[in-house]
This record gives sequence, C-alpha cells and structure tokens, in this order.
Amino acid sequence: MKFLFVTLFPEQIEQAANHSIIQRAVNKGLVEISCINPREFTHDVHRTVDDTPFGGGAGMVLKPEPMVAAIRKAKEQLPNARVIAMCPGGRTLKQSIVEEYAHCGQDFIFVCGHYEGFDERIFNWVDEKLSIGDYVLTGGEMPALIVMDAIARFIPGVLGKLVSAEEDSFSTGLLEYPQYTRPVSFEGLEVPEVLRSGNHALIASWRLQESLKATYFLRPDLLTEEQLRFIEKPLPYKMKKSQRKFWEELRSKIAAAKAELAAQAEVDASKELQEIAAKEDEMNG
Ligand code: 4FV
Repeated sequence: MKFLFVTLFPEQIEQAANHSIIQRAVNKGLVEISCINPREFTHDVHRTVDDTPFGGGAGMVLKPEPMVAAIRKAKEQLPNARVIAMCPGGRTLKQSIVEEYAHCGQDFIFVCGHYEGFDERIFNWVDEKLSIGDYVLTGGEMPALIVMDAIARFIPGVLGKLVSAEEDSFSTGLLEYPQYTRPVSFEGLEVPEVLRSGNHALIASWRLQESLKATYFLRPDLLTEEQLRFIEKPLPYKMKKSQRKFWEELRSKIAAAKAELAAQAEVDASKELQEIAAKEDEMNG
C-alpha cells in the first residue's frame, strides 16, 4: 500500500516512519511512503506558501496555488489514491473508518495543513476531510501518521504472524481485556489464575467479561443495547444455561466493582472532610 504525504515538513514524516513496525513494513515492501512538499511549487524568491486571511484575523492561511499544484503532482503519481485532508473539520477517525480505508483497495494521499489551515478552495481537490479528534494541533503531519499507522496494521504481514488487527479492541466494538505477562507475581500483584489455567474456553469467557466490564464503566456508548440490557435488566427467562452463567458472573463482577468504587469514594470523601477540618482548626488556631 502506498502513502503519499503532501507536507511542508517531509523530514517529520521520514523520521516518524523510521521506526519499528512501519519501518519493517517499508523494508518488506508492504508499505511505500513518499512526500511532496508544496514549497517546491512556489515561484517567488521567498518560496511563499501562506498569506494573511482575507477579512482579517490572526495567523496565516495556506495559499491554494502551491498546495493544489502539489496535490495534482501527487495524483499523477498515485492516480487511484484517496485524497484526505487532515483538519479538525473532518469526520472523526475511529476503527470502523480505519477498516473501511484498509479494505478499500486504494492508496492514500494525506494533505497536511499548518498555521490557521487551508484556503477553502483547496478542498475542491480533496476527496474527504478527516480529523483525529476535537482539538487543534500545529500541523496535520502527526494526524496523517496516525491514520497511516492504524491502516498499516491491517496490511497482511505488517503485524507479527499471530497478531491480527481484526481482533483488536474497537474491532470487537469493546475495549481491550487486561493483558499480563511474566512474572506471575509482581510486587504482590498476581496474574489472574484463570489465565494460567490453560483452559482456553474459560480464558476466552474471562476476557470477554473483562472487556464488557471495562467498556461498561469507561465507554458504555460502545455497548450494544442487548449487552446493556443483559448487564442492567433482569435476564430473559429463555437463555442457555452457559449464557446465563456468563452474564450472571459478569453482573456480580460489575456489582463488586461498583461497591469497591463506592467504598473508595467514601474514603476519599472522609479524607477530604478531615483535611478541611484540619485546615479550619489551623486557621482558628
Ligand atoms: C487536526 C486535527 C488539526 C489545524 C490547523 C493543523 C491543525 C492546521 N488535523 N485532526 N485535530 N490540524 O488540528 O486532524 O491545519
């Protein structure tokens, strides 16, 4: 798969791509990374790529001419590529979009912005706008590298043999289950027994319960309506015995976690009250 970055800072892309999995993927010929610098398409002595905004306002705006010339050059090199402009105004990246890109059979041209952003007319040469989140960065390079990294994980051969991006968190729609490795005991903290049992059915069930529990507490928006019902509402009468056992175990784990959180909140609250009382005593001498 080919990734072409239209960027004023190609060195930032090269440096970031020269590490670990992405570098190995490039060496294996699974991924091709190139850059086109809009500054190459300027004709004035200062090689100007930005200018002040019409209508006033702070900061500078990226000029259309060098940017569009660079995009055209990129399209010549990768005619089948999808042109994506990284900007806060785009749809927000998530795993389902990554999977869509990974399986669309196209290469990618990332248009990386800077300063206050692009002259609006540049978007006439762009297929879509993409954002990595509701915050403003200094440049589009890091967002573009994040998108490339997420897509590249789906290219066969990029991740280790056994590792498949298809099984990732968010690919299952749930948050990841806790992972452990040696030593079995670390500063009094033990690896859960079930993970050392060798009973793969039990391990898979434990992992799904832990994913559901983490998702329930941290990202309930990711749970399906049925999952939320099985956790919060009485279980349907007609349910396979093994399934009922699974959900009842999970519900008791969640109840235990809620009790633990409530107890901790109690402790924190009383500690806070003590601190306030101590301060008041101090002030009243
Ligand atoms: C951004 C984001 C982002 C805005 C002005 C660089 C900056 C300049 N890109 N997701 N959030 N870009 O903040 O993608 O273009």
